[in-house]
Amino acid sequence: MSRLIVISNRVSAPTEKQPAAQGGLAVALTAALREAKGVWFGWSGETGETGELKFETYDGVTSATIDLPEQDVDEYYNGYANRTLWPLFHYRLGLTEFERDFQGGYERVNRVFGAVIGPHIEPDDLIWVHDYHMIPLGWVLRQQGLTNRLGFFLHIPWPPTRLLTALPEHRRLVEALFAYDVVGFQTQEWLNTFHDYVTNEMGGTLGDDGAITVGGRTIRAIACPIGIDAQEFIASASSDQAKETHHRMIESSIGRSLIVGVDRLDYSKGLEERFNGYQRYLETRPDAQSNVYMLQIAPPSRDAVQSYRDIRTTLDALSGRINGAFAHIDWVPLRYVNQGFPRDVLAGVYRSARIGLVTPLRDGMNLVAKEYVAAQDPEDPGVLILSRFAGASEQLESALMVNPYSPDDIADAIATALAMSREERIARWRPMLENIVEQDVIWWRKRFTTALMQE
Ligand code: ADQ
Repeated sequence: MSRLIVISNRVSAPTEKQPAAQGGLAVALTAALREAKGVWFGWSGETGETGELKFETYDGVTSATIDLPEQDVDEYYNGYANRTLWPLFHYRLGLTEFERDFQGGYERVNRVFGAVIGPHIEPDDLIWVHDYHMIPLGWVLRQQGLTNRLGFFLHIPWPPTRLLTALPEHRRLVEALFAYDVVGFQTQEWLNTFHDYVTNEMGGTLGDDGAITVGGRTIRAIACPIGIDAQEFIASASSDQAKETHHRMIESSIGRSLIVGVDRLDYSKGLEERFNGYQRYLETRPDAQSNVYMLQIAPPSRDAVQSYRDIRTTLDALSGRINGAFAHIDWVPLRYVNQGFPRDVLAGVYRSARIGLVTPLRDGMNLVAKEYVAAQDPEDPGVLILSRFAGASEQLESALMVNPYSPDDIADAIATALAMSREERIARWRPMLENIVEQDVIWWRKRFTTALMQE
């Protein structure tokens, strides 16, 4: 059996300091790495001289990390990854910064990763590179003469060709993907937009079974939607901590229906538009006001980047305005919380909520939508309101779909969800749960690695 090598910007394998794997991706890849005696490579998250890789083996899984100098963190991570590629790939041209230094730092750091990781790769290793931080890494490894099977998975959307061509070095970036054997996308939609680029900009041709040929080189591109650790999440929804959370939520709600949102504080998640939609609901249905309240959990992220500080300021003001305008002495319409919670607590919160409000403006997949569905009580499930622009909408077809840009659409969906009969809620929820259980994170990992092993 080949070893599996995972490479991503950050490593989330369990360590002595952080013994529990955090999140579905970490759980799925950790299990695979343990089985395949593999290694997970990436940045330590620390700033300092690059130096040697630091290896740590914990519970049968090895992680190997390097530090990065401040300039690299600024140009590669805060720069090209989070100020150029992230906004551009989420259709936000207005927020995208085009700096040659960022691109230089990005390529430099990818070369550094290649140079430190290359010597640790053995001839039979299967190599799986993750996400937009690392697109050129496959090319860097091939330059070193590496002939292993090499796969790449993109966790975020693939942008439309007309947007991508705004990036001065778009062609170079896409060409680098042709160093891989298999390239995976979250949805058919992102795969289609990739096909569009390759055929229109590169004169590529599409063949059977995902084959794409450009200039004599053939790779496979597939849609491979990521899932959650469904069984584990269903179990956490009945854990003691989830039950305790559920009781706390019920007690503090005095008979009102809870609407919940859980997102990293990121402009792509549509939080401002969501708050506006909720406000529209409160304005237009004054009688219904005291029947609901909303809890938005949004831990801050990437606060070295100005656009993230801006969205945070906007949301602070907007949440204050909504509460100022609508609160009574015994009711606040919006609880806005800027911190992370343990998974069992989140599961309890999801289960207490009559509505899961998941309205990103663009999202590669969105795992919160799947977690919300998995945490529901089968006898009395809540309603998922889902943005049609989340990758998850391809699989969770029976959610209440909304256009997240429209406050009226969101307000109407809230009203529809609150009035929905138990029969209809169950009928919508069941097929979503079946999909989530069947296409879970282990299914995703196997589907990708199987494609990667096929010559
Ligand atoms: P993210 O943009 O981070 O991921 P998402 O898929 O929603 O988005 O995953 C967020 C995860 O963080 C979820 O598991 C959620 O439970 C957790 N989380 C969020 N807020 C939390 C809080 N306050 N406390 C604890 N946990 C919290 C990127 C892409 C997505 C894609 C994933 C996986 O942007 O589109 O689905 O990768 O491929």
